[in-house]
Amino acid sequence: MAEKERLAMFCYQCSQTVRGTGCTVKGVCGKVPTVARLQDNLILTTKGMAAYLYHARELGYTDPEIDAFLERAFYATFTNVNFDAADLVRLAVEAGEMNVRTMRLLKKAHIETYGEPEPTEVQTGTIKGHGIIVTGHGLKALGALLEQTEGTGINVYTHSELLPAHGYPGLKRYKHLVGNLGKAWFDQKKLFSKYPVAILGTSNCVLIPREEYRERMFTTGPTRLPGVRHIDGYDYTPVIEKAQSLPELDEEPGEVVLTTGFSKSVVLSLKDKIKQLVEAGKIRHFFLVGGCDSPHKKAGYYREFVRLLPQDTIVLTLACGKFRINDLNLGNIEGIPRLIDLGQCNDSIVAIDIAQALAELFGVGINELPLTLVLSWMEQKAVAILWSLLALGIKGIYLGPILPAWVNDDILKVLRESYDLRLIGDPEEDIKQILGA
Ligand code: FSO
Repeated sequence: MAEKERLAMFCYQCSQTVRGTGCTVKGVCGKVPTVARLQDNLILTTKGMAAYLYHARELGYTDPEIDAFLERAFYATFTNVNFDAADLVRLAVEAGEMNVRTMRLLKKAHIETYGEPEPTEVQTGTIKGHGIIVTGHGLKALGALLEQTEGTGINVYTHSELLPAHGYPGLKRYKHLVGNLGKAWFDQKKLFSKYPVAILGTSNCVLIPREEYRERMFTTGPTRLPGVRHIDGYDYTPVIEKAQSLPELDEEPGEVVLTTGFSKSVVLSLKDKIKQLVEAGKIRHFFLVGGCDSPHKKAGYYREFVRLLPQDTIVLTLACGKFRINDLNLGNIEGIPRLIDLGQCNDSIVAIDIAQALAELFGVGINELPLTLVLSWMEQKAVAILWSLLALGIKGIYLGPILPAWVNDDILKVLRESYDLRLIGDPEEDIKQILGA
């Protein structure tokens, strides 16, 4: 069925059925109908889950229940099968629950393959020698590349969501995994132009390359780019040969040293100390600040927000949104770091487990904890994580810098009334509101 007919049939906004030239992609009333938006939401959520599942499967971890749900959820986005807005919301919540299960599966895959992360300092400059920059989320591809480059004199650098790889014992043991270059995914054109090394893209968030580095870029796994050589499987010989044919990088110390690798076990090993500091009034509040970053100009909010937080607060962070804040020196509260990097976006499961463990420790519900989530949004996997948080009953989440594209006034009303979802505003005002100061 043509898109405009589908929208006309689903148009609950104007209660009219308009066909033909009267109905545009936006609907006759200028709005995309709620049911179509809820279907879009489900498509986006299943896309996010599929990405996490892919990386779990490539490490040998699968779950038939998740596969069965994906099939059902994806079918529900089809035309002429589910016209029920309430059921599509119910399915979104179920998708959130299934995404918790998916992130847990991927975490298990990562830990059982590479060990549980440990706090690790990561350099942000270059050292003399040939180099390869690896971008994306794919730990398996990075692990294989590290194994194949050992002893070749090539230095391997991570970019963006591969920064947390430095915390995994099975990866950090490679001495030629020497640092992280750049920040979130959207700096890659500038970054890859700047460093004349080979580049390997392992997952989503690769951009169409500039001509100047196209021939030294490679993709692997699900990633493909026009005019860029794709490596099937995990034999990265062409990447290694390319790196060796390119000039050596010079020694150039980075401006900051980043720390990543705070696992659930590491954070929970500090729980008695954390409890004592909370009870003594030395830790007033915890924040989770992170998510999928975008080049939106309002995204500067997140750095300002963290910069303005009082000294008696702790910030947990994850995903590429962390690059807004992870160079800030927030110090510590009696040995507990004030900035704790939990890992990739899929490591939201670590944040969830920590929040649940803290709630148990304090004998309260998760919403009674002195914890506020301040998330940055981009229309990709973030949606799967948002529904996971909502499915767990977490309320009062701050979201920005823009609303999800599938939200309209009706959906926003439901999200506000049921989950107290809030939009970011002015950082100072938001902090006052959260801390009641
Ligand atoms: Fe960021 Fe990209 Fe990982 Fe997202 S690098 S934006 S959809 O992949 O989730 O944090």
